Order: sequence, then structure tokens, then C-alpha cells
Amino acid sequence: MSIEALIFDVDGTLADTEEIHRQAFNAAFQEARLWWNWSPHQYAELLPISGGKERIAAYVATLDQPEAAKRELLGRIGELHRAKTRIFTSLIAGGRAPLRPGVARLIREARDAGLKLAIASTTTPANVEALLETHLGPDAPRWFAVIAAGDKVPMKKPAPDIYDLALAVLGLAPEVCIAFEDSAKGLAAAKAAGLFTVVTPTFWTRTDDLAAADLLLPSLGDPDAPLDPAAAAALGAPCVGLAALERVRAGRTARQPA
Ligand code: XBP
Ligand code: MG
Repeated sequence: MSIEALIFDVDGTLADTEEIHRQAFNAAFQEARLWWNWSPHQYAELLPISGGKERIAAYVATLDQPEAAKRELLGRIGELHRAKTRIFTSLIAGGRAPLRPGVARLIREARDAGLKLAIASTTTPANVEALLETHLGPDAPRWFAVIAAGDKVPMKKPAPDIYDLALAVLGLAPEVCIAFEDSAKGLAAAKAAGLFTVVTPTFWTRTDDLAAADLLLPSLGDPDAPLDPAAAAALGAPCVGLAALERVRAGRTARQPA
């Protein structure tokens, strides 16, 4: 069965955005006159928690504050996160997080080949639209049959819910789709949804357990920025394209026990 759809994670996969998220969180805390300032180390420790609102709540739980003060802070998460999203989308619109190598090329190749495109992300939908519009043009969000993102499902990654939603709207079985991820929680979600998953980790997820990846590469590569020889050998091509994906996926399927 040939590939009928590509399903992309956003943060870390389409673009290396988590440093911009970190800056946006800190700017929102400062705007709210909160003393919080997440260092890269602190943020890396919070990042495995999916969802910015959930991340703030987890941080509040660690504060050495009376319970009443913590409850008051928890009550402000919605306002804080809306401010953070406003700041993040503004930074993205300013071009602060370019698309990773090969992303624009593969999306365009898939469109030209008539494949369906989908997004499956934990992030807030406004963030997805800002990234797509900034780098692929004002119509880009409509290239995607579904933008499954944020609170559209009750359970965020590593639960498969967001991928299950994307597959349901696509009307396709996982067997004819390929997922693209950057992190262990995203990989777990995609695999739980039954998807062949290509993982391209970033600085933030480089120490994640990615052993379950069907294809683990430093990036998708581009003709003018080809993959290193080892990655190119694993893929059977200098960068990720539909033909290479078909070959690798067919090879994996062929190797599965009868
Ligand atoms: C990554 C996330 C998101 C972002 C922050 O999403 O876990 O929570 O870190 O965005 P994905 P929000 O890799 O699934 O795209 O503050 O909007 O949650
Ligand atoms: Mg991600």
C-alpha cells in the first residue's frame, strides 16, 4: 500500500521552536509581574510535560508557597498562557524559528504528489497557524486536511489521542500514513496510534529514548544540505523524499514476521 498521507508534529519537527517557547513563557511571566524565569535547564526538565498550561501547573506545584498562594497562581494559568501564546506567535511571525531542513521541500513534494497532509501537535493551534503562514504563506494552513492540535483531545502526547483524531479526520488507516516527530512523548503517541514514525530529534530531545523510531535521522535533509553518510545509508538517499520513505517503509513491512 503506498503512502497516502504525511502527519507532522510541530514543535521540534517542523521547526526548532522550544527556545522561542521558553522566551515567550518568561516574557509572559515578566508581564504578569511574576518572579519566575525558566532557565534552559529548568525548561528542559519541564518539557516532557505536554502542553504549556500543564507545564505551568507542574511548575507551580514545585513552588515553596502556601497552598492558598498556589491555588491563586493556578487560577491565573489561562491568562498567563494566552499572553504567552500572543508573545510566541509574534516572535514566530518575526521569523525567529525557521523551518528545519527538508520540511518545506517534503510538504511541497507531498502536495504535488496528491498526498494528504495533517498536523498532530500538543501545541496551541494559533502557534501552528503562525508557523505555517510565516514560512509557507497565508494559504498554508489550508494545505492540511486537519490541524489536530492543543486541547482538541482530552489526553495529550504520549497518549495517541491527537494522532487518532488526525487519522479519523483524514479517513485513513495508519498503515498508509507516516508520522514525523522529534521527541519521546511524540514518538510514543505516534506508535500507539499504529504509525510508521520518522524521528528527527533536536537539542531539547537529543537524550530522549527514541529506540522505537522506524527511522531516526538528524533531519529530513535537503539537496543543498544532505544527510551525513551514515544517515543517508540508513535512508538509502541523501535526503528524505517520498520515494525513499516508500522504500524504507516497504522494507520494514517486508521484514515483519508473517
Ligand atoms: C510541544 C509541546 C507544546 C509546546 C508549547 O508540542 O509540548 O506544549 O512545548 O506549546 P508538539 P503550548 O511537539 O506536540 O508540537 O504552550 O501551546 O502548549
Ligand atoms: Mg514535538
